[in-house]
Amino acid sequence: MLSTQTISEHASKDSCWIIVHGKVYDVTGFLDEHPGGSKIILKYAGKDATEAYEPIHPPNAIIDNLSTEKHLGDVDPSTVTKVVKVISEAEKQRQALIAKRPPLDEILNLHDFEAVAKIILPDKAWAYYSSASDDEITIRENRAAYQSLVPSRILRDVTVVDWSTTILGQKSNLPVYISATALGKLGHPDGELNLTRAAGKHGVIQMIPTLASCSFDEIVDAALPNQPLFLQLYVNRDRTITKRYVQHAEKRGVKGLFITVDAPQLGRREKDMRMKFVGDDAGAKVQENMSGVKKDEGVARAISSFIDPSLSWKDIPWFRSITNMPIILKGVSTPEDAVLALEAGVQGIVLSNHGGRQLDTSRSGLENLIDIVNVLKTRGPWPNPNFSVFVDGGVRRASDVLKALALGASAVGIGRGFLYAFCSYGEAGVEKAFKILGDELEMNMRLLGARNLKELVPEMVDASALQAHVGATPRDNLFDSTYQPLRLAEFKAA
Ligand code: PPY
Repeated sequence: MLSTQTISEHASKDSCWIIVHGKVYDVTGFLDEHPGGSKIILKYAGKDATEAYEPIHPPNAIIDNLSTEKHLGDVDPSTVTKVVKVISEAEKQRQALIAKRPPLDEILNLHDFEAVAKIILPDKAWAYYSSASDDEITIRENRAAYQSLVPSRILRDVTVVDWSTTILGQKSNLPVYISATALGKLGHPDGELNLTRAAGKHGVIQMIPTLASCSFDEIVDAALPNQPLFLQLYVNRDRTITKRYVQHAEKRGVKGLFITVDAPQLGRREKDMRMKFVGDDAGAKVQENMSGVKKDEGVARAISSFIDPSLSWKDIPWFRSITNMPIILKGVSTPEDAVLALEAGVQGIVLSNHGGRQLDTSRSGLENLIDIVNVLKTRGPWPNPNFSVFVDGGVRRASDVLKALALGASAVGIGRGFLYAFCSYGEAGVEKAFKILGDELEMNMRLLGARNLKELVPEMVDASALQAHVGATPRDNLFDSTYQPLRLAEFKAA
């Protein structure tokens, strides 16, 4: 056992020990390899880093990344001075707001979750989750695209409507899956497990993010025995790490591998970058201009350097050789790439612009869907049972979902909609989000005149205005301007 006195003597870049979850690690040799740069680790040199470590890393990240001789043992608890945790004024206010949230039955739609999340999330979490790249044009386009119109068919006996489906061969109670969003513990202590548990209860499929705050195994362990799960993959520069991860996922029963292909470099999310993730001054003194110190660029950039920008079409056969899971390319936006994906023999694509967080001014997935389906129709059977086309980005209403399906999508991904649901109300929030979508699906299908998803046809969407690109207004509070918002004034003043 190591005393805190001994540990505190290793507080420099020449000998750097840190404590995480009561264990001591020698991270000296890891400083330059840390994806988030050495500066953030050095802040905690000789100290307990658990609190900073926890929301950003899965519990076993440090164990897996350091060879066993760097695991130095337990901290001697008798030497730990109990620190009375000082709760900041801002945090006290936040807790008070959480206690006064509107009751869940006042939440009527997915926008409402976002309105609550914006108020109760710590600034850093809100900035990271809500940020989009550059001028945030694409994130707005993603919503605007769904304002295309739907003509209804009438007198079709819509007493019974059914919106269940299969996604990559897996049964799903919604034509919607939970798309990957990273770092769930920034917004709720249970992080992604809120999604796993709710999805299990309601027969919805969750895509596990590579950069989840919970470990992959924690998430799979929280799932029901045959609950289908997908995996989102950021491909590591070190392919042995990727291979191990993918094969482990397959062994644990994951049913689809969604390889992110639109992020060779992370977009500039300026809202996030302004948060100066590594800039607060709560730790050991750090010399400026130290070599290997990363610039202070927000949560996402701080941890993105492991992603391999050399990923290319040449890698697809390698993925095929290491796994039998269906492979889906997440982040396709052109007919040319859709055809290349089909020819490469993958099982599907996600028409996605990464929630507006990557290439700004790229078109919405819904808009790309029309052109891509037209081309795919010339290249084989349509719908193609061996090639699924998914869409994500900006989906908040069942009417959005139905439009995408009518235009040819197999299913639709929702990321932030569910993320904000658990940030505001935990697992119950996610369950409520599923219920809202189910209720909206029932009503919209009746009003459209579609009794099941097969009856959704392109003629049900008037997409003529979809490419109009009406100049986007630079506001980020769509939830506040598209409908009568939840009454938040009293809640905030409480
Ligand atoms: C994103 O933020 O858009 C992500 O996809 C997750 C992420 C988080 C941190 C680094 C790289 C990617």
